[in-house]
Amino acid sequence: MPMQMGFRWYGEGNDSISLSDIKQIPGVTSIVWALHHKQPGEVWEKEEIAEVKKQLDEYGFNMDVVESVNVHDDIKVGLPTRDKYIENYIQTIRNLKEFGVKVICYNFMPIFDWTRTDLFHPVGDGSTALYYEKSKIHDDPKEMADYILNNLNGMTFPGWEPERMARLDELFELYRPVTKEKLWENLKYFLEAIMPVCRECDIKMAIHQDDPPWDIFGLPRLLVDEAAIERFLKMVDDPYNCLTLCSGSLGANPNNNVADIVRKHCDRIAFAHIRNVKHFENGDFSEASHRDCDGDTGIVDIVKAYHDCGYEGYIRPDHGRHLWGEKCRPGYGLYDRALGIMYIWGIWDMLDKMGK
Ligand code: DNO
Repeated sequence: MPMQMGFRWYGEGNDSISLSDIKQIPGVTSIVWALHHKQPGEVWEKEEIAEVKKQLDEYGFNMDVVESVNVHDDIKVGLPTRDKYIENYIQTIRNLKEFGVKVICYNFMPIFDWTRTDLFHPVGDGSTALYYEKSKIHDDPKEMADYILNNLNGMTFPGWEPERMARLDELFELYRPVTKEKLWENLKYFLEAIMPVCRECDIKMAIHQDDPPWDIFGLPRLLVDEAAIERFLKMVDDPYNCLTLCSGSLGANPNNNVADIVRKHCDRIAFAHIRNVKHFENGDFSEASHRDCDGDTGIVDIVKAYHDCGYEGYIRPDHGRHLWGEKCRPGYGLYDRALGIMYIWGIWDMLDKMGK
C-alpha cells in the first residue's frame, strides 16, 4: 500500500473549495476535516460528525484524519479545570471512533497556532504566499492577531478563534507562569490521560510541530527540532503517541534536516505535511511552491525518505501559494495544493518504478 493522500477541507459553507473540486485531483482518498465551529474543549457530538460523514460518503472520501481537535488552554496551562476538558477530549475521541477516524492531528502551541506576518506576500511571479518577517514579531501580538483575523476573507481559522483572540491579555496572563518545562509536563499529563482511550479506540494522536519552530512573543514553544521530537516520543513511549511531521514548520529553521527526522522516526509518523520554505539571510522566510528548487526544505529528499521507509500513513500538501486570482483562505487555495499533490505523486511514482 502506498502512502494515503489527503486534502484539507474546511467544510460546507466554510471553504471556497468544493468536494467535487477535490475529487478531480488525482489520488486523493482522505478528506482532512474538522468541526470548525467547535471551541477548544467542547465535545464533538456524534450527530455533527455524522453530518460530515454523509457529505464525504457522497464522493467516496474517507474521514480517517481529523485536523484539528484543539486542546483547551487550561490543559496547556495546567489549571485544575484541565481534567474536565480532558474528559471532554476523551469523549470526542470515543465519538470519532464510531466513524472510523484513525488519526487526530493537534498541537500544543501556547495561544497562537501557526504565525505569519503577511498572508499575501508577492512571490515575484504574480502569485502571493504566506510570509514571516522576523522583525515584526517583536511588536504587539494584538496588532498581529487583528491583521490575521481581518484577512481571512470572512472565514474561520483554527487556532485563531476570534473569541480567544478577544481575550489575549487574559491569555498572556494565564501563560505567564508556564515555563517550557512546565509546558512539557502539562503535555505529558494530557497524553498519559488519553493514551489508554487511544489504544482502545485505535486512534493515533499526532502532534504538529510549532510553527515557526522557536519561541514567539515570550511564549515557550516545544516541538521545534529533532532533539525535541526525540524527547517527546520518549516521554510517552506509546505507538499511539505519534507525529504529524510538518516539513514546512520544521523547515523554517535551516538547521533542521527533515529527511533525517523522517528516516529516524518513520514508525511514529502518522501524518505528513509537505511544504516548501524559502529562507532569507535576515531570518525572514516565505512559503514556496512544492518544487524542490523553489525553496530550501529539500522536498525531493523528504518524499524519498518516506518512500524508502515504506511509509503507508497519511500525507497532504500543506499550504500553497495563491494563484490565478483565486479568492481563498490564506494558504489553502485549490490550485497550488493540487500542483503540490502532483509533484509529490511524481516523485513517489518515479521511485516506485525505479524500485521495480
Ligand atoms: C497550518 C496547519 C496548522 C495545524 C495545527 C494542528 O496551516 O498545519 O494550523 O492544523 O497546528 O493543530
